[in-house]
Amino acid sequence: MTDGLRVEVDGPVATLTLDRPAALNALTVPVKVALREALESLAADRGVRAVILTGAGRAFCAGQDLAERDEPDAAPLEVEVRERYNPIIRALRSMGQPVIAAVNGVAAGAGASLAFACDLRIAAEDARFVLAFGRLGLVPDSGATWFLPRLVGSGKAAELALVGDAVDAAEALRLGLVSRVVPAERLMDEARALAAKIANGPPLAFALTKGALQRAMTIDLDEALEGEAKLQGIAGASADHAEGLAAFREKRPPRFTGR
Ligand code: T3D
Repeated sequence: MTDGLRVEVDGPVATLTLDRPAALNALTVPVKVALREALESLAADRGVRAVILTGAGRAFCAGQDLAERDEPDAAPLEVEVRERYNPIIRALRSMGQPVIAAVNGVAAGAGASLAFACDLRIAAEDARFVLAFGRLGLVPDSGATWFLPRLVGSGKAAELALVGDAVDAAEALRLGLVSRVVPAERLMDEARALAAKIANGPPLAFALTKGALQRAMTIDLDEALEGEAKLQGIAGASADHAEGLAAFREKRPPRFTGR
């Protein structure tokens, strides 16, 4: 536990819990620093194959801690976004392990952006997303302007960002903002089951898949086809591919090692 972030590693699954429930897990400088460091450290840990990001209490994350905005020595917003928020988003995207956002309650402002930057999002029935930036006279940040149109299309992204109404879990599922909605009491069990399934998969192939899915949003079909051929060359030369073939022949589950 460091400064409002709990890091728990259980075998191949790491769970990061934003842990300032009285402030709806709003992001302070220490939490942002701790989150970035935890993600970078997990990225380098070959024993960790899937990561869950969630919040303690009734919220996922209420975004920037607005109490910090009253502090005279607070960094200018441009600096804060560039130096504290953006590295977290880059870490989430560049780490090889898939990251699951278990959205347990309200995700507002940069808290919503954090969820958008994860590879998968599952939500509790009472979760909601609020693009709270406009109410503060701010623009969506931490990747929200990039992720939202890709997740829900440009028209709906504009509505969410400009109107700012809360999106409940059922609507988030309909829009494709989350891939599953489950009763609140089952959220963490579902997230752990999903993480365990991913953790049983081939880590190298999954890391390559994660990268390919991200690049696919900005390249044309020809580039994607060529990219897939190259990645298949790498995956096809891995011990995990040999293990997958052996397991198929021997009619048993594969035991992947990430090599
Ligand atoms: O500034 C920069 O560095 C630039 C980067 C900006 C990125 C951003 O994230 S900007 C957006 C910041 N976030 C917000 O504007 C959200 C503010 N919060 C809310 O709109 C509402 O709290 C929620 C919609 C999230 C939840 O509403 P509700 O009614 O369920 O809860 P509540 O009663 O408003 O809040 C409960 C407590 O959490 C309350 O404290 P209290 O009165 O019980 O002592 C409230 O002040 C506190 N809280 C909620 N959000 C924040 C917060 N405290 C600090 N910062 C917050 N963001």
